[in-house]
Amino acid sequence: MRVLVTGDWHLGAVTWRRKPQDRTPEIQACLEEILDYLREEPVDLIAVTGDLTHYWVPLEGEKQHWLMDYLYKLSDFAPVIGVLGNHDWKGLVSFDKFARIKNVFIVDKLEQLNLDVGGEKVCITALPYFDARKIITPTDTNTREVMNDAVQSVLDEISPRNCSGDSTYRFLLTHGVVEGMSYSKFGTNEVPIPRVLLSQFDFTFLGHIHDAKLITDNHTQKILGCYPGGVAKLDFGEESSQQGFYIVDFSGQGTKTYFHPFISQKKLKQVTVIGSPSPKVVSDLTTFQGYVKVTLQEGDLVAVQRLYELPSVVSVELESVTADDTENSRVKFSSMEEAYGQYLEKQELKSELRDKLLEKFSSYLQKAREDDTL
Ligand SMILES: [Mn+2]
Repeated sequence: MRVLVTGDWHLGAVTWRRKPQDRTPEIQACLEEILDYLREEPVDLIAVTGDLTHYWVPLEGEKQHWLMDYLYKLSDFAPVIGVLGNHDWKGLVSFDKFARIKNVFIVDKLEQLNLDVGGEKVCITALPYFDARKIITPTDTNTREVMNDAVQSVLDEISPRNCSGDSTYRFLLTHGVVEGMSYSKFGTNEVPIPRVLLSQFDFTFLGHIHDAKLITDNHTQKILGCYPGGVAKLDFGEESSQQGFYIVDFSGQGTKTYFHPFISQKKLKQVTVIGSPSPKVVSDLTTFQGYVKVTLQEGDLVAVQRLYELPSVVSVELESVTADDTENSRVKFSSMEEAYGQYLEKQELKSELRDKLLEKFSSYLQKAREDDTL
């Protein structure tokens, strides 16, 4: 029994607001590497660990078509089982009832699937992402105790005990954090899955953490599960993390895992520039095949603009206050208007224009403050 594990595709992701980059072609190129692998090497099952899409809305027509087509291509090689992650468009599940005929399963609520895979019975407990707030009913008082009870009732359901007795393998497939991992990015309503729960299964296929890793039992060092880590590096926090797919092989003695990093993935790089970039830096940033974040020290907005014009630069942060600056050199503002006013003072503008800009800024700010939909 060999299982291919992939997840956190985030199809449709457009990253960096100031200079938006549609990451879909890069993600698709990486996912094609999985098909290349499958054409050469047999697997018995494909586990998709959630966050197939990036936004909570349907993908644009062509991309949606690509996704469905891709899932079917995978299923030509082995049954495909996916759970929804926190990013997924919930409507993806409407595809499920058509897809099951072709051995593509998309699970949106806790479900146990018993499949016959190459003559062996495989029991898969599929748990999509769950948020503690969403499992208590609105009439419940939201106390810690009520919350804990609700969480426990879900955790109690996650067990291989209901798998048919003749199952050769009992797997857990889920999207979430494992106990002992902190992933502050997603807040505190996440329910960590206890390691003791993982140890009841033969293996757990995990999604949500964008860094490939194996989860081991703290005492026995047995491998309990794996995170394949996603596909594309979506922000600079992921610069040194790893993304790829895992092959988990149960056929020999003990479980063996093999990690395959994506080679079509674009690299991220962070550089610091002081004043204005030297010709060498400009040339490096022009030829770099990936995405660059620049921290600019002692620069101005013109320098920021010039940096954005370089092909690889997607984010520029102006660092005007360095750590060793004295208290006196730090500019302080009592309001946003005052800050903008001080900025305008430094520009070579006619005073009427300056006043008009300041007036406009104030009215926008006022509008933003009144907008309680934010
Ligand atoms: Mn994700």
